[in-house]
Amino acid sequence: MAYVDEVLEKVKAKNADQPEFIQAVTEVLNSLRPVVDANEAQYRKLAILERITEPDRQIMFRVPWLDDNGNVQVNRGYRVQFNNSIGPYKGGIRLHPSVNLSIIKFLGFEQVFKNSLTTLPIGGGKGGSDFDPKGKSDNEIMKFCQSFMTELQKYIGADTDVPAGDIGTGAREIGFMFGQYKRIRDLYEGVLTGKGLTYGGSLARTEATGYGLLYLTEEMVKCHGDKMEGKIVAISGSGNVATYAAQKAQQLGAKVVTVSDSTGWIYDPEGIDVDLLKEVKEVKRARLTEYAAARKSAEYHEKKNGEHGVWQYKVDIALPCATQNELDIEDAKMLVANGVKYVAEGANMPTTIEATEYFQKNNVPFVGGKAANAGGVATSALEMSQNSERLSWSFEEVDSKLKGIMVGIYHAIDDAAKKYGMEGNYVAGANIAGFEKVVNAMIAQGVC
Ligand code: NDP
Ligand code: 2IT
Repeated sequence: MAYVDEVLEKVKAKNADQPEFIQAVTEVLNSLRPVVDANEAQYRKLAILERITEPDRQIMFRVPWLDDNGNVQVNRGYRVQFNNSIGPYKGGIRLHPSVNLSIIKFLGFEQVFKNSLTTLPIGGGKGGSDFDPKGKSDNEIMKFCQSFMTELQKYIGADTDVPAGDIGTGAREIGFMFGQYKRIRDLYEGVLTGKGLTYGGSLARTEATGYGLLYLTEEMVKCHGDKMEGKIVAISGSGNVATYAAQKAQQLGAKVVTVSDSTGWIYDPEGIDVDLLKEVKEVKRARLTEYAAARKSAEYHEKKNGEHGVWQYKVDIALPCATQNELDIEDAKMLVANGVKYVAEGANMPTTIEATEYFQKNNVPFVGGKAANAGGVATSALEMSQNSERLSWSFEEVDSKLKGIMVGIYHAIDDAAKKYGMEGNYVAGANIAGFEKVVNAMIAQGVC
């Protein structure tokens, strides 16, 4: 049996209760076949695939905290330190009721290859909790974050493991976590990224994932002899990634006609008003119904199962920016039938494997999250650099480095796909380019 198939079987058997992790490993290993086949004897001998699919460690812990009524609440905390061959573990913290070990492991696994693609010295990890920030007071958020960090601080540090934001974790949560780390460890260091600008944060980190997604998309569009100007864009989500993706898309002359959240979506044929979206989501932390109430051209639709939501409209570019498996085969068919020209993932694994294959079969250029959303973690690594030299760079300096990194990633994945005879398969290109650097470091460092 081929080495890839052998390891896939083992991963499925060992992690049978972890569907998202199995999905991520299946996608990556399948697309690595040409590289693994070319090096099969060596990789098999060194158990490269067994080692790269098994996290260095997985930490799970109790997070008790007192709510505003004086009741004790208990959540479960996670940190999966996946692979530190090319740098300290690096990856976000997701706070969402759906969080479980499978989701944190899939995210940590993806992060290993994504971080490698940035060209910066960062390994892969991910953390989170099943805590639901929705409807909690600032006081409750602080109590949770302090309790979470009281345990997490034992395992992290500026040269060990550097967490950051993800779904449900923004500047407010990072601030509370940083305060607790500093208090317990008595260290003022860059242990978290996405920090506020007054205490070590980097300019352009807030915008970085969304802007980076558009820098990469713009390069892809250009390399297909096309331009962003006048393109109609569907975006899902209305959080950090979606908001700044919409902003940059509009700066590049495109028109974004949709955003969504977990309860519904907006169709705004005149183009999303990003300032209004920010007011509703970042300031008021309200539902999208408030966006629709404040804007005549906007339609609000309640989410119902089986509907295509933001993917039902005639658009040129689709940018899923909410969560995993939010774009399935039926959505892909609808988008292709409506003439979609490019798809790039702002979220992590938002497109199912079937839907991804459908885009590829229909010759729709498709870039997966580990390449397309790498601008966030790349800018986190730039924040780490600034913290190490105790300096802050200007917005323009960080933004131009980010743009250079994203354009570089597009060409790296395009070249890797071509090198292995799969021109235009950016999913394989990203997995191969990310994998090669990590594996070379693993081999150089011996059995560990
Ligand atoms: P936010 O918490 O800021 O926003 C998440 C958005 O997605 C919200 O609109 C949210 O709606 C929606 N959403 C979340 N879960 C679900 C769900 N189960 N069903 C439907 N909608 C959902 O997170 P981010 O914008 O930071 O993250 C979005 C995606 O991008 C994630 O996949 C994340 O891993 C990825 N990512 C984030 C990076 C970053 O720097 N922040 C970097 C790279 C990737 P609601 O408010 O109703 O929950
Ligand atoms: O998925 C991701 O890349 C992130 N959530 C950002 C991680 C980071 O360390 O900035």
